[in-house]
Amino acid sequence: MDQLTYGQYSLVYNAFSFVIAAMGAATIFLFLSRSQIAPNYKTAVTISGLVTMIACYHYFRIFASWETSYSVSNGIVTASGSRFNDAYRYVDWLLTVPLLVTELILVMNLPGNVGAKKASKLAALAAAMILLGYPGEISNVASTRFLWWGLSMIPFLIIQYELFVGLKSAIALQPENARGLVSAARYITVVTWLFYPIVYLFPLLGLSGAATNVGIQVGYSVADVLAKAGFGIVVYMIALRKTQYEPISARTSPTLAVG
Ligand code: RET
Repeated sequence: MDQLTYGQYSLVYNAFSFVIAAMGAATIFLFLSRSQIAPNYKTAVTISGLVTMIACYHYFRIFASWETSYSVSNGIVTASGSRFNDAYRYVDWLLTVPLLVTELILVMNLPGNVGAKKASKLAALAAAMILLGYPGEISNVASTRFLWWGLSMIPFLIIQYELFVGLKSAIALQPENARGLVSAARYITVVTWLFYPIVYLFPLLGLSGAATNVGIQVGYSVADVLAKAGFGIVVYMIALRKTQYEPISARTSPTLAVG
């Protein structure tokens, strides 16, 4: 493992700590806010809270793994010999990325079974994208990393296309007071997701040694807060607007909402 300066070690340490706080706070907020939301959109908000909760747990483990990978004495950081575990991040994504796309589709409340179909297709593609990325993430060979990056980019681009082009027409079906936010949620997804394949390529972009790992860890941490907690709050805001738009009867009982 490469030699880190104390500053680099603490930057990553503090970034992980920040993510734990942000994910924990978002989880509590999202679960407490469910009661304000109409039954039709409650599941989307519940899933948002589950996503930040799963991430909060994984960041605890990531943080602990970081601490045990190094020992610090007198401001000098040395590798302890135990390897930093990248798998936590990938297991986290494997669980949460399919949930994130489902959350977006659910809050859009598409007609008939269109939503369920789209959500399962996008969730399967998201899982394939993450699984294809992992072999390259743990490899130190540039060509291997690049190969898996290319493979993972295939489902990534299909998802981006579906979100951007495929869901465009669904905006018109949204109540007027929520259209802007639903459109923003699509943009947030497309933009925050772009971070990941770029951060992944850091080792191939001329960053060297310790700086690469620091860049990757901080980069993924920032992207995760935006893509999970930030996005979750936007989903909650959409659900709240739609709740306000619905007739009073639909706000309290799912059976009355049918009629
Ligand atoms: C990988 C491997 C390299 C190529 C691509 C990737 C995409 C990852 C993405 C992850 C999204 C994660 C989210 C986490 C949540 O909060 C796996 C880095 C395309 C898009 C949204």
